[in-house]
Amino acid sequence: MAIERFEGVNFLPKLRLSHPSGGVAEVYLHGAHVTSWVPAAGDEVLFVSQNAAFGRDTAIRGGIPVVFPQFADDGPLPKHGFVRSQEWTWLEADSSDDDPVRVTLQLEQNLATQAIWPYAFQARLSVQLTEHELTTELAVTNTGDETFAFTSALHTYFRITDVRGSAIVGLGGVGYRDKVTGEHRVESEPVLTISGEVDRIYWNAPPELRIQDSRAARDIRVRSSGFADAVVWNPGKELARKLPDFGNQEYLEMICVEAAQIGVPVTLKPGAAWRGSQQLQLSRQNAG
Ligand code: TA6
Repeated sequence: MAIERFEGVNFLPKLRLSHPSGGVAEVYLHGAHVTSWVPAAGDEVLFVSQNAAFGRDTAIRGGIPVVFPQFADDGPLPKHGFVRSQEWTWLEADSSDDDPVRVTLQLEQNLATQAIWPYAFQARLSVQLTEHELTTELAVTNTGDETFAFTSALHTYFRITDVRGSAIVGLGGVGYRDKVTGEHRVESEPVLTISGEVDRIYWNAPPELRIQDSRAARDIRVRSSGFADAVVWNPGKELARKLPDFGNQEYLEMICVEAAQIGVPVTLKPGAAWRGSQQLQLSRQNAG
């Protein structure tokens, strides 16, 4: 079976996508949250905290949280919006192929979302698995009769061997807001290394970034489309201790590189639609 539905942690429903090549991805209906991708020729690509909470009112710490309709706390809504803690519905219609394997999850407004954000919308997250790639695409349609605006991100947590031996390539010369220092700067490093807390929004980032995990001799290529910005986050040692659903040492094993639309919010008139996607690919670093 290319797609199986079963119970994940705390009996939350989860879908497992199995590709004929041997690659496997997992998605919780809670939050339309991708929590795992293991390509046939590689180890786990995504990070999920050992302390992650799997509950109906919380977001899972790790994987690919879907951020909508507000990025972070840049506005009046709950941090990162609300869809990451909503129960999405699996649309089974597109599940018959086994290459690529694809599932689509949908969320529409309900009493809980309208109490926070008074608009009618349809959000669809499709997850597509091929031999070498995992692609997540968020599509949002304004199904109501009032125009709305939103910011969004695919807040992807990557598993890396040791953040001190990792780097992000592709952000040199790109302007950013540093949320740790409050400064606005231009990235001077062609290859960004991480030491300490990093929380940056890069404006109009290039569509392709590369995460180098030198100690595992592997690279992860992140290609985005429809999302203009990119976020890089690692909580560092001090903040890691303050996050209840995150291990004290886990900041060493992860880096978030997020396809995001923050600087220029998306405005949708009634009936209009927007889509943004992120494609991940794993490759081996050349020896020597
Ligand atoms: O995307 C980076 C960020 O906005 C950071 O500021 C940090 O707070 C992170 O997201 C995690 O947010 P969360 O609400 O999931 O704890």
